[in-house]
Amino acid sequence: MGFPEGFLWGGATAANQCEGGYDEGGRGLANVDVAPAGPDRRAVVSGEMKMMAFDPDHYYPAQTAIDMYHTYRDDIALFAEMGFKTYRCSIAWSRIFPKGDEEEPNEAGLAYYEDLFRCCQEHGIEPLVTITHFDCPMHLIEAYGGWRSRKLIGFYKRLVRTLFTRYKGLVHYWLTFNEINMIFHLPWMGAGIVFEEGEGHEAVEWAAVHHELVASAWATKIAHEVDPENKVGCMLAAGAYYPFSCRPEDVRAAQLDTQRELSLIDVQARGYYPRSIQRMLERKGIMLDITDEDRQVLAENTVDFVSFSYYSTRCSAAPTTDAPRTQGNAFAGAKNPYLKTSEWGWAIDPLGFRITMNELYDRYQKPLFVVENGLGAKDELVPDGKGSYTVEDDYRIDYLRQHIEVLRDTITEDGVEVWGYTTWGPIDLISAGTGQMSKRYGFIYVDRDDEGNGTLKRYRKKSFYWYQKVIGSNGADLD
Ligand code: BGP
Repeated sequence: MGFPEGFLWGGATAANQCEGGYDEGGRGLANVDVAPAGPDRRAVVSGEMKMMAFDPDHYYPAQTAIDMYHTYRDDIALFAEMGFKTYRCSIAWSRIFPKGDEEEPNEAGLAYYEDLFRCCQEHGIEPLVTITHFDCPMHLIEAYGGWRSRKLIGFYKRLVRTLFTRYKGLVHYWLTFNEINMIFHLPWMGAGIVFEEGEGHEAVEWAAVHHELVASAWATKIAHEVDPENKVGCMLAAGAYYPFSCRPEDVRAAQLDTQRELSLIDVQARGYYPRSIQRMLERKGIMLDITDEDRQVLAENTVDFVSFSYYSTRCSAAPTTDAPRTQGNAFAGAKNPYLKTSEWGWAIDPLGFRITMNELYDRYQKPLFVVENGLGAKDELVPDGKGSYTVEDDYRIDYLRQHIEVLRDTITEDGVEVWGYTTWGPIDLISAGTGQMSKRYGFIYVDRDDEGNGTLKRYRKKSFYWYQKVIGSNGADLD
């Protein structure tokens, strides 16, 4: 027994990390554009440092990224050559509504994505579209404070109705918000939040959470109304929390972390806030502005499937535990001494992938979709002996092979229902966490460096041919 027939193999990107063309086709400025590479990035993306426009002292990699705004037809052809069944991409909101609060959409932006989706369909590739992958039009941040404002729900409803109507029949799989729990970790990316001096961060984050959850439920409702064939998913930055030890205090710390991270998916998949979270908010004096209409739309419009990114598990220790600490994928926690890490310090844990999927499937009883997984690593371009260049990326193949084996076992042995698997960054793109190009995930190498130099030419890596074989055999041939 192997992967089910029709399993959706593919790869995933985000508009701001690959498109570039930040001021073309009438596009408006967005939060993601002004996230610089370099040491200030962390402070900006976590909402601690105000950066509302470009300044001459920083380099902003999203301005050009890998220029996919112009090369998408060639790049999608390369995905098709690997045999992709699906391609996960995202919409840049400010291409469709440049300021975010206009009455009428920008036709150039709509036409751009229409051609991109048509191109996918011509290759037999099913688009899987993230409506919001970390981007928010800058005007919505300046005028309303980003997702801390309830007003954004209305603007988002207008955005999604426009998308569902225009792309009816072209797109059937939608994700409302990428890694919705990232609001707690990178609030500028997750919700366009920049904190004011002295304000309580948690209260602002939870207000934004509630607004995104309500917006997500409206999107689910509208998607189903416009086309009953539409399937809508939530999206979690996943990774089970292990207790650092079996000391009850550490186990309790892991439980609290799990409750907080999963609470948003609880709302999207079950339709209401879990009691533990309601009580936690009450204890902290955080009052959510939940209307009767909010309650109703949340309850009646749960998602069709649960999608998630998986890079590693996490490890929780009580404050009183003397544990070494780490910062992996924006998630601070204890360092797991049993796991090796990537060059960027992210723990590598294939078995944790199985543990995570079982946890999510047991809890929600809804189909899962793995929409990100992969290894960020440095690559070296070498001659391929045929007059071109390649990368001998056996480390990437090893990582993916181990995870795909675990995915197969989770489906066949544990009975977990999984619709598909898209690796992160099938073509090298800029890192969300660091803004670097040198942190590469792709099967396709892009000639560009961390300072923006390079020809932007594409080269097939060794993993390109390996993934082609994996997809061609529906996961049976992983050698
Ligand atoms: C996820 C994001 C992606 C992607 C990925 C890898 O959190 O959804 O946008 O970037 O992580 O992270 P990084 O780019 O920091 O290596």
